[in-house]
Amino acid sequence: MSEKSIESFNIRDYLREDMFPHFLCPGCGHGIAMRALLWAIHELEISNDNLAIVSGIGCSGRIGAYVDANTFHVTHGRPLAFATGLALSRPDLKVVVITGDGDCLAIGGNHLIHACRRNLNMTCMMLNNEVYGMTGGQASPTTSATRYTTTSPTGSIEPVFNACDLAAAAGASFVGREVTLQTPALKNLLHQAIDHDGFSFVEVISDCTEIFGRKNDLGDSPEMILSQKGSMRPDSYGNVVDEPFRPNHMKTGVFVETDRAEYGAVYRDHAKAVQARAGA
Ligand SMILES: Cc1ncc(C[n+]2csc(CCOP(=O)(O)OP(=O)(O)O)c2C)c(N)n1
Ligand SMILES: [Mg+2]
Repeated sequence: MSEKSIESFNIRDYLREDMFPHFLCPGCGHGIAMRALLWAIHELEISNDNLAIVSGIGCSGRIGAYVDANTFHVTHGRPLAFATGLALSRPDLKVVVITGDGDCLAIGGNHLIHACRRNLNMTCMMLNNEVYGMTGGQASPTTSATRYTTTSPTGSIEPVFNACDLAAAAGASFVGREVTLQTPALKNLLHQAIDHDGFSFVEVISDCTEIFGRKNDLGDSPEMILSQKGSMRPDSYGNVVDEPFRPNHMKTGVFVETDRAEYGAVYRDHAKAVQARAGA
Protein backbone atom coordinates (compact mmCIF):
# COMPACT_ATOMS: atom_id res chain seq x y z
CA MET A 1 0.00 0.00 0.00
CA SER A 2 1.40 3.40 -0.90
CA GLU A 3 1.89 5.91 1.88
CA LYS A 4 0.97 9.56 1.72
CA SER A 5 3.04 12.29 3.32
CA ILE A 6 2.06 14.43 6.30
CA GLU A 7 2.01 17.47 3.98
CA SER A 8 -0.96 16.00 2.15
CA PHE A 9 -2.86 15.24 5.38
CA ASN A 10 -5.67 17.70 5.96
CA ILE A 11 -7.70 16.41 8.89
CA ARG A 12 -10.74 18.33 7.63
CA ASP A 13 -10.99 15.88 4.73
CA TYR A 14 -11.87 13.21 7.29
CA LEU A 15 -14.20 15.11 9.61
CA ARG A 16 -17.92 15.85 9.66
CA GLU A 17 -17.61 19.58 10.12
CA ASP A 18 -21.33 19.96 10.73
CA MET A 19 -20.80 18.05 14.01
CA PHE A 20 -18.53 20.79 15.36
CA PRO A 21 -17.92 22.30 17.87
CA HIS A 22 -17.02 18.99 19.50
CA PHE A 23 -18.06 18.13 23.04
CA LEU A 24 -14.67 17.16 24.49
CA CYS A 25 -13.39 19.17 27.48
CA PRO A 26 -10.38 21.44 26.92
CA GLY A 27 -7.23 19.36 27.35
CA CYS A 28 -8.86 15.96 26.76
CA GLY A 29 -6.38 13.57 25.12
CA HIS A 30 -9.03 11.77 23.08
CA GLY A 31 -8.82 14.36 20.28
CA ILE A 32 -5.09 13.69 19.87
CA ALA A 33 -5.86 9.99 19.48
CA MET A 34 -8.49 10.79 16.86
CA ARG A 35 -5.97 12.86 14.91
CA ALA A 36 -3.40 10.04 15.05
CA LEU A 37 -6.02 7.57 13.86
CA LEU A 38 -7.10 9.73 10.92
CA TRP A 39 -3.47 10.40 10.02
CA ALA A 40 -2.88 6.62 9.87
CA ILE A 41 -6.06 6.18 7.78
CA HIS A 42 -4.74 8.87 5.42
CA GLU A 43 -1.36 7.13 5.09
CA LEU A 44 -3.05 3.84 4.35
CA GLU A 45 -5.23 5.53 1.72
CA ILE A 46 -8.42 4.08 3.14
CA SER A 47 -11.37 5.92 1.65
CA ASN A 48 -14.24 7.18 3.80
CA ASP A 49 -16.52 4.66 2.09
CA ASN A 50 -14.26 1.74 2.96
CA LEU A 51 -13.83 2.74 6.58
CA ALA A 52 -16.27 1.63 9.27
CA ILE A 53 -15.91 3.01 12.77
CA VAL A 54 -17.82 1.31 15.54
CA SER A 55 -17.81 2.91 18.96
CA GLY A 56 -19.42 2.32 22.32
CA ILE A 57 -20.67 4.79 24.89
CA GLY A 58 -18.30 7.22 26.58
CA CYS A 59 -16.31 10.31 25.65
CA SER A 60 -14.09 7.88 23.70
CA GLY A 61 -17.08 6.40 21.91
CA ARG A 62 -18.28 9.83 20.91
CA ILE A 63 -15.16 10.32 18.74
CA GLY A 64 -16.70 8.22 15.99
CA ALA A 65 -19.42 10.80 15.41
CA TYR A 66 -16.86 13.34 14.17
CA VAL A 67 -15.40 11.07 11.49
CA ASP A 68 -16.83 11.25 7.98
CA ALA A 69 -17.06 7.50 7.35
CA ASN A 70 -19.51 4.66 7.98
CA THR A 71 -19.94 5.15 11.73
CA PHE A 72 -21.95 3.17 14.25
CA HIS A 73 -22.45 4.41 17.79
CA VAL A 74 -23.70 1.35 19.61
CA THR A 75 -24.63 0.38 23.18
CA HIS A 76 -22.19 0.61 26.08
CA GLY A 77 -19.63 -2.19 26.07
CA ARG A 78 -20.83 -3.72 22.82
CA PRO A 79 -18.80 -2.18 19.97
CA LEU A 80 -16.65 -5.31 19.55
CA ALA A 81 -19.75 -7.52 19.35
CA PHE A 82 -21.31 -5.23 16.75
CA ALA A 83 -18.04 -4.94 14.84
CA THR A 84 -17.70 -8.74 14.79
CA GLY A 85 -20.94 -9.06 12.81
CA LEU A 86 -19.98 -6.18 10.55
CA ALA A 87 -16.46 -7.45 9.81
CA LEU A 88 -17.74 -10.98 9.16
CA SER A 89 -20.40 -9.85 6.70
CA ARG A 90 -18.34 -7.07 5.06
CA PRO A 91 -14.71 -8.20 4.81
CA ASP A 92 -14.19 -5.46 2.21
CA LEU A 93 -14.44 -2.80 4.95
CA LYS A 94 -11.66 -1.67 7.29
CA VAL A 95 -13.35 -1.94 10.69
CA VAL A 96 -11.99 0.17 13.54
CA VAL A 97 -13.50 0.07 17.03
CA ILE A 98 -13.06 3.11 19.26
CA THR A 99 -13.68 2.31 22.90
CA GLY A 100 -12.77 3.44 26.41
CA ASP A 101 -11.25 1.70 29.42
CA GLY A 102 -14.71 1.37 30.96
CA ASP A 103 -16.46 0.42 27.73
CA CYS A 104 -13.80 -2.13 26.74
CA LEU A 105 -12.56 -3.59 30.02
CA ALA A 106 -15.52 -3.32 32.41
CA ILE A 107 -18.94 -3.83 30.81
CA GLY A 108 -17.35 -4.96 27.53
CA GLY A 109 -14.53 -7.08 28.98
CA ASN A 110 -16.09 -10.36 27.91
CA HIS A 111 -16.38 -9.18 24.31
CA LEU A 112 -12.73 -8.11 24.34
CA ILE A 113 -11.35 -11.50 25.35
CA HIS A 114 -13.46 -13.31 22.78
CA ALA A 115 -12.55 -10.87 20.02
CA CYS A 116 -8.88 -11.52 20.85
CA ARG A 117 -9.51 -15.28 20.84
CA ARG A 118 -11.27 -15.29 17.43
CA ASN A 119 -8.76 -13.11 15.59
CA LEU A 120 -11.25 -11.51 13.19
CA ASN A 121 -9.78 -8.77 11.04
CA MET A 122 -10.42 -5.45 12.84
CA THR A 123 -8.60 -2.89 14.97
CA CYS A 124 -9.62 -1.98 18.51
CA MET A 125 -8.33 1.40 19.72
CA MET A 126 -8.91 1.66 23.47
CA LEU A 127 -8.56 5.13 24.94
CA ASN A 128 -7.35 4.68 28.51
CA ASN A 129 -7.93 7.75 30.65
CA GLU A 130 -8.18 5.71 33.88
CA VAL A 131 -11.77 6.75 34.49
CA TYR A 132 -15.40 6.72 33.36
CA GLY A 133 -15.13 10.22 31.97
CA MET A 134 -18.53 10.68 30.42
CA THR A 135 -20.56 9.73 33.47
CA GLY A 136 -18.78 12.01 35.91
CA GLY A 137 -15.64 10.19 36.97
CA GLN A 138 -16.25 6.73 38.44
CA ALA A 139 -13.30 4.36 38.92
CA SER A 140 -12.58 2.01 36.03
CA PRO A 141 -10.54 -1.21 35.74
CA THR A 142 -7.47 0.92 34.93
CA THR A 143 -7.75 3.53 37.70
CA SER A 144 -4.35 3.55 39.44
CA ALA A 145 -4.15 2.72 43.11
CA THR A 146 -4.69 5.71 45.46
CA ARG A 147 -6.41 7.82 42.79
CA TYR A 148 -9.49 9.75 43.83
CA THR A 149 -12.67 9.25 41.81
CA THR A 150 -16.35 9.69 42.62
CA THR A 151 -16.53 6.00 43.55
CA SER A 152 -13.18 5.97 45.37
CA PRO A 153 -13.42 9.20 47.39
CA THR A 154 -10.72 7.99 49.80
CA GLY A 155 -8.42 6.68 47.06
CA SER A 156 -8.78 3.58 44.88
CA ILE A 157 -7.59 0.34 46.45
CA GLU A 158 -8.43 -1.98 43.53
CA PRO A 159 -5.74 -3.70 41.46
CA VAL A 160 -5.74 -2.66 37.80
CA PHE A 161 -5.90 -4.55 34.53
CA ASN A 162 -2.93 -4.32 32.24
CA ALA A 163 -5.05 -4.17 29.06
CA CYS A 164 -2.23 -5.17 26.70
CA ASP A 165 -1.27 -8.20 28.81
CA LEU A 166 -4.93 -9.19 28.90
CA ALA A 167 -5.33 -8.88 25.12
CA ALA A 168 -2.10 -10.80 24.51
CA ALA A 169 -3.09 -13.60 26.90
CA ALA A 170 -6.50 -13.87 25.20
CA GLY A 171 -4.79 -14.37 21.83
CA ALA A 172 -4.81 -11.00 20.03
CA SER A 173 -2.38 -11.32 17.13
CA PHE A 174 -1.29 -7.66 17.31
CA VAL A 175 -0.97 -5.74 20.58
CA GLY A 176 0.59 -2.36 21.25
CA ARG A 177 0.47 0.71 23.47
CA GLU A 178 1.34 4.35 22.92
CA VAL A 179 0.86 7.68 24.70
CA THR A 180 -0.83 10.72 23.15
CA LEU A 181 2.31 12.78 23.84
CA GLN A 182 4.11 10.76 21.14
CA THR A 183 1.56 11.46 18.41
CA PRO A 184 3.70 10.37 15.41
CA ALA A 185 4.61 7.12 17.23
CA LEU A 186 0.92 6.61 17.98
CA LYS A 187 0.10 7.15 14.31
CA ASN A 188 2.75 4.59 13.31
CA LEU A 189 1.37 2.07 15.79
CA LEU A 190 -2.19 2.54 14.50
CA HIS A 191 -0.94 2.29 10.92
CA GLN A 192 0.67 -1.08 11.70
CA ALA A 193 -2.39 -2.26 13.63
CA ILE A 194 -4.86 -1.38 10.85
CA ASP A 195 -2.58 -3.00 8.26
CA HIS A 196 -2.34 -6.19 10.32
CA ASP A 197 -4.36 -9.19 9.15
CA GLY A 198 -6.31 -10.29 12.22
CA PHE A 199 -7.43 -8.71 15.48
CA SER A 200 -5.25 -5.79 16.55
CA PHE A 201 -5.49 -4.13 19.94
CA VAL A 202 -4.00 -0.69 20.60
CA GLU A 203 -4.11 0.91 24.01
CA VAL A 204 -3.74 4.69 23.94
CA ILE A 205 -2.76 6.37 27.18
CA SER A 206 -5.03 9.41 27.10
CA ASP A 207 -5.83 11.97 29.78
CA CYS A 208 -8.99 13.24 31.40
CA THR A 209 -8.10 16.67 32.68
CA GLU A 210 -11.43 17.88 34.01
CA ILE A 211 -12.95 14.86 35.72
CA PHE A 212 -9.87 12.88 36.79
CA GLY A 213 -6.88 15.23 36.72
CA ARG A 214 -8.59 17.97 38.71
CA LYS A 215 -9.64 15.57 41.50
CA ASN A 216 -6.12 14.17 41.72
CA ASP A 217 -4.20 17.42 41.48
CA LEU A 218 -2.47 16.33 38.30
CA GLY A 219 -2.29 19.79 36.79
CA ASP A 220 -3.73 21.02 33.53
CA SER A 221 -3.52 19.32 30.17
CA PRO A 222 0.16 20.14 29.42
CA GLU A 223 1.24 18.80 32.82
CA MET A 224 -0.87 15.66 32.45
CA ILE A 225 0.34 14.95 28.93
CA LEU A 226 4.00 15.66 29.78
CA SER A 227 3.74 13.37 32.79
CA GLN A 228 3.22 10.50 30.32
CA LYS A 229 6.90 10.89 29.49
CA GLY A 230 7.95 10.24 33.05
CA SER A 231 5.64 7.35 33.72
CA MET A 232 6.72 5.10 30.87
CA ARG A 233 9.71 2.81 31.14
CA PRO A 234 12.90 4.50 29.90
CA ASP A 235 13.61 1.70 27.42
CA SER A 236 10.41 2.53 25.56
CA TYR A 237 12.04 5.73 24.34
CA GLY A 238 15.68 4.73 24.07
CA ASN A 239 16.30 5.44 27.76
CA VAL A 240 15.54 9.13 27.36
CA VAL A 241 12.96 10.02 29.97
CA ASP A 242 12.54 13.21 31.90
CA GLU A 243 13.15 13.18 35.62
CA PRO A 244 11.58 12.44 37.97
CA PHE A 245 10.90 9.02 36.54
CA ARG A 246 7.87 7.34 38.10
CA PRO A 247 7.94 3.71 37.02
CA ASN A 248 4.46 2.30 36.55
CA HIS A 249 5.56 -0.88 34.81
CA MET A 250 4.13 0.31 31.51
CA LYS A 251 5.95 0.06 28.25
CA THR A 252 5.03 1.43 24.87
CA GLY A 253 5.45 -0.03 21.41
CA VAL A 254 4.43 -3.28 19.75
CA PHE A 255 4.24 -6.22 22.16
CA VAL A 256 2.67 -8.91 19.98
CA GLU A 257 2.75 -9.33 16.21
CA THR A 258 1.98 -12.86 15.12
CA ASP A 259 0.65 -14.51 12.01
CA ARG A 260 -2.40 -16.52 13.06
CA ALA A 261 -5.39 -17.74 11.02
CA GLU A 262 -7.80 -14.84 10.50
CA TYR A 263 -11.29 -15.84 11.62
CA GLY A 264 -13.19 -14.32 8.68
CA ALA A 265 -11.17 -16.34 6.14
CA VAL A 266 -11.56 -19.51 8.22
CA TYR A 267 -15.31 -18.87 8.51
CA ARG A 268 -15.77 -18.35 4.76
CA ASP A 269 -13.76 -21.49 3.90
CA HIS A 270 -15.77 -23.47 6.42
CA ALA A 271 -19.09 -22.15 5.04
CA LYS A 272 -18.03 -23.12 1.50
CA ALA A 273 -17.06 -26.62 2.63
CA VAL A 274 -20.36 -27.09 4.47
CA GLN A 275 -22.33 -25.86 1.44
CA ALA A 276 -20.39 -28.22 -0.84
CA ARG A 277 -21.12 -31.13 1.49
CA ALA A 278 -24.81 -30.20 1.60
CA GLY A 279 -24.93 -29.95 -2.21
CA ALA A 280 -23.18 -33.29 -2.75
C1 LIG B 1 -25.75 -0.34 29.88
C2 LIG B 1 -25.15 0.97 30.32
N1 LIG B 1 -24.59 1.06 31.53
C3 LIG B 1 -24.04 2.23 31.93
C4 LIG B 1 -24.06 3.32 31.11
C5 LIG B 1 -23.48 4.61 31.58
N2 LIG B 1 -22.19 4.89 31.00
C6 LIG B 1 -22.07 5.65 29.89
S1 LIG B 1 -20.49 5.91 29.45
C7 LIG B 1 -19.92 5.00 30.76
C8 LIG B 1 -18.44 4.82 31.06
C9 LIG B 1 -17.53 5.37 30.03
O1 LIG B 1 -16.19 5.23 30.42
P1 LIG B 1 -15.08 4.92 29.37
O2 LIG B 1 -15.46 3.76 28.55
O3 LIG B 1 -13.79 4.79 30.11
O4 LIG B 1 -15.10 6.18 28.41
P2 LIG B 1 -14.58 7.69 28.67
O5 LIG B 1 -15.82 8.50 28.85
O6 LIG B 1 -13.72 7.70 29.86
O7 LIG B 1 -13.85 8.03 27.42
C10 LIG B 1 -20.98 4.50 31.53
C11 LIG B 1 -20.82 3.68 32.75
C12 LIG B 1 -24.65 3.19 29.84
N3 LIG B 1 -24.69 4.21 28.98
N4 LIG B 1 -25.20 2.00 29.46
MG1 LIG C 1 -12.31 6.17 30.32
